[in-house]
This record gives sequence, structure tokens and C-alpha cells, in this order.
Amino acid sequence: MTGATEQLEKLEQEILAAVSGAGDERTLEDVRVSALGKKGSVSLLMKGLGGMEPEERKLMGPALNGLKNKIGDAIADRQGALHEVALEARLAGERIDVTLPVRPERKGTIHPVSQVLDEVVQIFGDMGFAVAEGPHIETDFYNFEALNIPAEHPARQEHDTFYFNEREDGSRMVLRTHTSPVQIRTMEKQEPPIRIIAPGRTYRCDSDQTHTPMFHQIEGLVIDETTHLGHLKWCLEEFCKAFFEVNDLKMRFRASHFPFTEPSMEVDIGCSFDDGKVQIGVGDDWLEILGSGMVHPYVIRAGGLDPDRYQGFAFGMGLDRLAMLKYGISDLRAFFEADLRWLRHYGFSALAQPTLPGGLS
Ligand code: 2NM
Repeated sequence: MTGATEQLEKLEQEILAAVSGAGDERTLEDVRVSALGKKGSVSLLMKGLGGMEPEERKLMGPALNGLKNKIGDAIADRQGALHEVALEARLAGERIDVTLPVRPERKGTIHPVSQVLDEVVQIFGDMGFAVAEGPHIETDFYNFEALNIPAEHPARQEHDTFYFNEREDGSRMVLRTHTSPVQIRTMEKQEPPIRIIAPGRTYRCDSDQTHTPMFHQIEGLVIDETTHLGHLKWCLEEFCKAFFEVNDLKMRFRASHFPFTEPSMEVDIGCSFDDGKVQIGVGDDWLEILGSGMVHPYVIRAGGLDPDRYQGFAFGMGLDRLAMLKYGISDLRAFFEADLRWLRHYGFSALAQPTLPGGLS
């Protein structure tokens, strides 16, 4: 019997030495299998317990169980250490310096939507607007209620909302149908004067030639004590001229209706549709490019501000549509197909940053 115990001790030393000697996770796994696997040395000894005399089994049973646990613990410890080492090595190997300049031989391009976003940010940035962002998954309050679109309002149908499953309290989150929730959140956080643009992805359950379920919007908000319609008009005129790079752009402000603004106006720019091609800044036709208005007092109050003290204007437009117009892209759905040939054709150089003095594109 002492012979058997000695044998066990020797086995233990061997296995523990193999565990601490394992230099990587694969070798360690081999050690585990050779000791504790189905046909491993310890497992085989345990199988032998059944054929032992009761006296011997009384001694060997607990000894073998103890050995099995000890080896298991040692393997787990070693595994933790090896895993750490492997992770450190991988992180060191994959380290990249994101501050290095773009390599010109790389073939990647800037997507037209990103390009147009950069251009729009440049133009409004120059006028003193900051960029604001917010969540894509919104509450009913931020996406609708606060924007003067109550539950039974007809505008709810027009929004083709994607709803999430009901929560325990019966409320449902939505994918934001416009970026306006960002404006409400900004009013809650920031005392006027407020001057922001909110660009980003928006979602509506609608899909055909001219609609994709995800599209990009950019909305703007200006709030102060004396902001008026003249400011709105100047600001949007400046924007359109800068964006389309046309100095004497004809513009038309047409009365419209939105729940969140009063009065509301849609903005058209002069263009021609000759030869089946849109040309901006020439001709006698009109093209609608954005919606705007003076923010409804209800919306200002919903944002936590006093509408007797503060007023302002807001506007919204589709970035994808702007990109199509400015860069002559006719198929909206191609924007989201990630077709490399299309991207190389319509994409922009990552090295050419749009700036007002240097040119937008
Ligand atoms: C539009 C047209 C008109 C708008 C209003 C607001 C807010 F939150 F301030 F009330 N944000 N955006 C707005 C106004 C958006 O899109 C066609």
C-alpha cells in the first residue's frame, strides 16, 4: 500500500511539472487530456478503484480524488496565466497608431454620404453651429410627444415607425424616425443660446425606389431670446449657396405644415430638369430640398425652456438626397449595397478634406 501511495506522489509530481512547464494553451490542454481525459493516467487509476479490496479503496479513493482536484486547480491557474500572456502578445502584435496619416496607396474611399456630411458640418461649423448626437433607440416622449406629435396624431402614420417589443410598463421604444429627439435632449441639457446641427441615421419602415428603411438626416436648431424668421431665412440661404457652390441661387420659401414648427416653410431651390438631368442654379423649375420653421412653443416647453423667454428656428433635410443631387447619383439603394466598384466610382479621396477656403469637393 505504501508502494501505491509513493507511486501516486510520483505521478502527481510529474503531472504538476508538466502543467507548469506547458508554454502555451495547446500544450496545457494535451497535459490535461493525458491526466484527466477519458484515458488519462489519473482517470485510469480511478477506474481501477472498483476492483480494489475495501481497505485499499478507502485509502486510494480520497487520495485519487484529491489528486484530481489538485491537478484541475493547477491547470486552471496555469490556463489563466497563459491566456493573459497570449492576450498581451496579441495586443502588442495588433497595435496600430491611429494618428498616423492615411497611406495614399490604400484604395479605400469616403462614401458620398460621409463626404456630404463633412461638407455640411464645415458650412454650419463656420456659422457657429456645434454638432450634437443622441441615441438611435428612443422613447415615445423624445421621438413624438415632445415634438407635438401626440398618440393619435395623423403624423404618426406618416412616420412608419419601427417599434420594439412592449416593456413591462406597457411602453415601447422606437427606432428614431428623425433626429429631432437630439434637439429636445440638447434643450434639456443646455441653456440658450443654442446653435446645433444633429446629423445621423434615422429609420422608417418604408422601402422602394426612393426610400430605404435606414436613411440619413441632418437637422438644425437655433434658440435665443430674439431669434426670428429673418435669421432662419439668411441661415438657410447661406447654407444652400455654400453647399451647391452657386452664388446667385434662386430660393423660394413655401408655406407648409409640421407639428413641431409654427409657422412652417419648405424651401425650394431654382433648377432645370432639361435632358432628364437636374442642374442646380439654372432654369425655371423648382426643387424641394429642406423643411424648416419657427420652433413651436409647445416644443420649447417640452425641452424644459420657457417659451415666453426663448424662441428660435429649426430645419431638417435628407443627407442621402443631398448627396444624390450634388453628385448626380440616381439610384438611392446603391448607397447601402457596399458594392466596391460603385464605391470606387462615387467615393471621395480620404486625403482631400472639405474646407470652405480650400473648396468643398
Ligand atoms: C424638419 C422641418 C422643420 C425640426 C424641428 C425640430 C425641433 F426639435 F426643434 F423641434 N427639429 N427639427 C424640423 C423642423 C425638422 O425636417 C423636415
